[in-house]
Amino acid sequence: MSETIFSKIMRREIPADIVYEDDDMIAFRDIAPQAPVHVLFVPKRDYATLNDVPADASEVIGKLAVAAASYAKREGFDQSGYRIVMNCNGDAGQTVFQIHLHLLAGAPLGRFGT
Ligand code: DGP
Repeated sequence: MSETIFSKIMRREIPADIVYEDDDMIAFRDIAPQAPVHVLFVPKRDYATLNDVPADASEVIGKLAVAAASYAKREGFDQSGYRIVMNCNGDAGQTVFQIHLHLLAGAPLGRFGT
């Protein structure tokens, strides 16, 4: 696995507020939350960006989305609403090059774009 801040969190080498883990992924609270609830879902398979996920590994992305939806439901945001986002490379503002899905919830969210 490539060395990123998230792989260190996964190996418990640096602390994080971990809210979920299974064989495929880990989820923890974002250090700089952009909403009242901001959780990152990170697969244990190592891809730097969404561009690097091959077609035959698409279940990696699907599992992140389903886990995020399950978490949102457990926390009571399934009806009020939530957003999932995956940034890819510079224009999207990706800063950690180990793919991760953002889950944002807990308040009305602004529209996105430029
Ligand atoms: P992105 O822009 O999509 O690459 O988002 C990376 C996110 O990772 C960003 O919202 C801040 C978060 N982040 C960066 N370093 C740490 C860290 O050490 N701990 C935690 N919990 N989150 C971090």
